[in-house]
Amino acid sequence: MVRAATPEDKFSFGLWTVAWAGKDQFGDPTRAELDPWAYLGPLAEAGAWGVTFHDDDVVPFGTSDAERERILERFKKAADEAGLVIEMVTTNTFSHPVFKDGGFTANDRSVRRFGLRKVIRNVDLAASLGASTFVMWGGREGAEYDGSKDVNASLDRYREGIDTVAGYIKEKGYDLRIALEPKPNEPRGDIFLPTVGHALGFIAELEHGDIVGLNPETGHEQMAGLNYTHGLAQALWAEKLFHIDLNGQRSIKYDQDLVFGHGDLLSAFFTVDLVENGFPNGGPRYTGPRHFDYKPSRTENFDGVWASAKANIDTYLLLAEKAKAYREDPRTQAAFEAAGIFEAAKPTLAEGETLADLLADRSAFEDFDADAAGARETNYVALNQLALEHLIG
Ligand code: ASC
Ligand code: MN
Ligand code: MN
Ligand code: MN
Repeated sequence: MVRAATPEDKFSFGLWTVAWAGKDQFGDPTRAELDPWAYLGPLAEAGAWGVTFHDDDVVPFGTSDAERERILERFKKAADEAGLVIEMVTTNTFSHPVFKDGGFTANDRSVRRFGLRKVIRNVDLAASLGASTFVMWGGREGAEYDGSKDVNASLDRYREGIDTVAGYIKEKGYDLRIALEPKPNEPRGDIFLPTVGHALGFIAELEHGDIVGLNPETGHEQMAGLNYTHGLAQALWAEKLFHIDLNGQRSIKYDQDLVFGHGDLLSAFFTVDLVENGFPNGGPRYTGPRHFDYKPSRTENFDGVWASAKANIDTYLLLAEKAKAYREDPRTQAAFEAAGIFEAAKPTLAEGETLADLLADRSAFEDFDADAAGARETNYVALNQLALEHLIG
């Protein structure tokens, strides 16, 4: 039995997740498309505390201003009635053909100006709804052909776009931070800012980088063969983990957006362990929403949609329970000790020790027995088996 989710768990869902009707590159929708507000009650019932959306998920592209107002009012009222917090808002700069070459990095300048207007308009909306994070997934920022982009100029334009939005947020005094979402490919052959690391490097080049961080998605890092938990860890270390998109992915292939834990389960365990329990030696913690960005498989009808939404939450809660037991197990603390986890937190140079001191320390080099150190036991496998025992035991 899994305990019921509470608001303190901060589980949240993109509206586009449960609302995905199953239309893919090869097939028509397999489910009906409901009104946006029709999903809110069942989401809350599944255990959600929050909901997020792209502008176009709620207000169809090209809707008149007056109609837009009406729709948004209705959506906000429905969210309030369901008790759902709108914690994040994001902009769709990928569906309409105008964005086929990107929103902020399209070679066509008029498209970039249009994209910036669409995003700024949505920043105002996010602020008015009380959202604290503004996610930017630049899914169409990229290329199929290396020769089609001057990447230096494209990155200048990307920076110009993000800095303009961030500057606007500051000027307006909005309590809002931007979270960039990396993805290596799909829908473009190659997407700019393909990984957490690329995005961190990009943020360091921004004028308003202080309010720009990351929204890493499990499957997006795993599509690149990367370790999602390590990506979260480095973003945390840089104090740039503003938001997370949890889901499941099975190896390097198309973006599967499976239920959280339905991909690499051991990796999901360590993701939850990091989010819930932090680093073993302490350090920056993630306190934001546990946000799911998955897709109910196309094989499912609505029973399956709601079962899959709840599966994300239940899997997370089960893993959280197991991760807690893992950390509290005295054997784990002993295994951490045996694996040198605590020693890792000790600075390599002692306090006050200079490089000259190190160079003069014969025990560090001349008299150091590298062969003996090379033969040391790390006990890492035993530690991992302990985690596995807690996970499946
Ligand atoms: C987002 C986000 C994604 C994409 C994708 C759209 O805002 O986080 O991963 O859009 O879900 O289908
Ligand atoms: Mn995805
Ligand atoms: Mn996502
Ligand atoms: Mn996605």
